[in-house]
Amino acid sequence: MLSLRVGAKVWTEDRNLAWVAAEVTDVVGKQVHLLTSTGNKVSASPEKLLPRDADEEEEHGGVDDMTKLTYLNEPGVLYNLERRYALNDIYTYTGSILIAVNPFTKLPHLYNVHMMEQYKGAPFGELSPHVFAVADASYRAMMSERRSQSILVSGESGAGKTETTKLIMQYLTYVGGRAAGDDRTVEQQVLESNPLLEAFGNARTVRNDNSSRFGKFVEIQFDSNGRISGAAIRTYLLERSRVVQITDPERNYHCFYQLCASGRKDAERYNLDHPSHFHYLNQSKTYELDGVSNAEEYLRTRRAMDVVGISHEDQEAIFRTLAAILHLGNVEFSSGKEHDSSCIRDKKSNFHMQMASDLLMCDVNLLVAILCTRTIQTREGLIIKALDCNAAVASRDALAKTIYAKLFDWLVEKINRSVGQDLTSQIQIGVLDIYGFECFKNNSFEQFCINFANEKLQQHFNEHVFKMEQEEYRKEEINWSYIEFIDNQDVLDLIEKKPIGIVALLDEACMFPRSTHETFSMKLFQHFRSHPRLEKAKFSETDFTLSHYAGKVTYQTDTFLEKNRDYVVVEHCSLLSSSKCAFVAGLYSSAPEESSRSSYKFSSVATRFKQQLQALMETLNSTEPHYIRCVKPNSLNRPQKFENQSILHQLRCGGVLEAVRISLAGYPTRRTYSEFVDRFGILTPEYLDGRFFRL
Ligand code: AOV
Ligand code: MG
Repeated sequence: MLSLRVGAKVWTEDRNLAWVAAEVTDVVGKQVHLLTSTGNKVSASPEKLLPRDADEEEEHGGVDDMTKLTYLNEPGVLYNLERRYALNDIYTYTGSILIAVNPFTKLPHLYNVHMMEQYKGAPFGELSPHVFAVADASYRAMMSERRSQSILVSGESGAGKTETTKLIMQYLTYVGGRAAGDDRTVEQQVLESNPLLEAFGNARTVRNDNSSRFGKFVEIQFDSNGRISGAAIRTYLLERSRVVQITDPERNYHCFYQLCASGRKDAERYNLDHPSHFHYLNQSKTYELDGVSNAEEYLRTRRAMDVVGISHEDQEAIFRTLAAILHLGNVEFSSGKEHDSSCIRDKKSNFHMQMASDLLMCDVNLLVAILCTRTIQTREGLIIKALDCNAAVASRDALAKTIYAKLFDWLVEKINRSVGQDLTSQIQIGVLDIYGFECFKNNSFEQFCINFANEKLQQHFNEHVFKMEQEEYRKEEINWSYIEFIDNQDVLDLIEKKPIGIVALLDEACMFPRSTHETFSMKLFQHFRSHPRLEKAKFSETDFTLSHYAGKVTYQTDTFLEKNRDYVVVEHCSLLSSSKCAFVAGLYSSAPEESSRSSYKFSSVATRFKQQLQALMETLNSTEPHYIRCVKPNSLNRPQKFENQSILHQLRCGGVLEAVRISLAGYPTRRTYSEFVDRFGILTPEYLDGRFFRL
């Protein structure tokens, strides 16, 4: 019970700081008078106050495990993180969960070889909290239990997931690597896949200069001696719309700016110059990133390609294809002679058209034809329909997007083939790095998918930390007080349930030619009129708001239908598969089946994504998970700025506070009876003669 004598140390709520430390100066009736640490005199009612650790304990830089706090309450947890953060102690445990607060500054002393050596084999919790400790714990667990592990890194956009993932991979390749020397070892290739995939799959957003626009699950395989024997990278849904459409101050994918800065090597050869000359890049006036040289990054990407084993010929083809996409984006159309038709606008557009077809090594007239017309199969046979200017632009953009997406898939496959899988490996460590929860001013289909993935991951966390724990106690009939946690099953049902969920309704809309985003939204509101997680947005007839685990997000549905339709235009396919460049033709080698009704074949992006996530969850469920929760300390991406309100929000949504309580109240380790005997039986050999234990 909180003792409210004069001089008692408490926390009191504060509008700006969320919580502020205070001392009781007087108690008058039902009001407690306080002096806050910020020097204000305030009064509050006793039930609003929380007890605070004594100041003496505050002197020594906080505790490294939240469960060591004397008073385990929200402000205590928050303040502990803040104190540690001020000393650049960015890591803190909550039982076995690691909380990592993004330092937004380089901390090289934390991540060198010396550090890795220290954490190698050290019992968990003995040294200061560290991402290496989590990686080491999973490696040890894998070796001793012969069971696959996974390390799941979560947190909102810009919180530090990708950086954390890279550190984990660095550590695992360190402990599981072979002797140094050769730079084309499996582990080197695994590491170099990171800068390569970042060049093609990361971009600047308003939240993060190096935001992952795809999800990634890297499975590192080990042999029975604990040496790395192979790896497999699975990627999830790359954001395609970015290739053709960006808004200031965001950027397109890094690789385009790198290519433009490559100077004599490539840029000149492909008639490229400053990004401001290209429509796909100049929709935003942001071309440079703070502290990053596009030219140097270009060389880095090239080096990564060398290590990963991409031939110079293929490298040349990759950058040539990127250049083709940029030129394609500069092709403009004007109205053609006939009604509702289009043609290439002017000489300049003609030049870019010629460049694009030269670089893709395909026939320029055919390329013009597939952009300005569409072939439709009718009962009477094939007819060729002219496209108006808008439709031609859409066709051009669709082509650019599919080429890019195929290029990205090619890279992933190439890395996988080059690194090689060890199909005999029984033990693996999977590291998951997805795009973090996003809530922008405008949110579209991409954010919907990204947030859906985060809901899934959050559920895995919930299930594991909470449901399993409680289930276990119930089974073993251990006395246990139920801890409330925010279950997000209802949001997931709303999104993915069949036959009626958001994804199912969207697919249905995509299959009916006459549907529009208006009819889709109408259906949505009809079906879920009183659903507590879904609302109609205030100032729009078609926007909807979802109450996600991490907060409310309003989605604009305008482009949902179009973005969910993943059709391959048969003409695009047949043109590019006939390219004289083997690389380009190879991207389109798997021709889609001829659809009988039209040259467009619908397959649902959202449904495929949903299935991929399902498969991922199944993989994760067969492993022992380790969690790292990344926290973004401020929205300015600056060091040493700790914004209480937003951090508290992240801790609350991520279930960190409940996890603290669970770890505190629960039993940290558990073994089955036979595991226990296996491990500790040796201490009492006299009992192991089979009389007591029949295993
Ligand atoms: P994210 O992966 O969580 O966002 P990143 O890992 O890209 O976030 O981190 C964003 C930026 O924070 C990095 O570019 C670094 O500048 C900085 N940073 C993060 N962790 C560290 C660290 N341990 N040490 C130093 N700097 C760090 V997103 O991909 O947007 O969800 O989709
Ligand atoms: Mg990332």
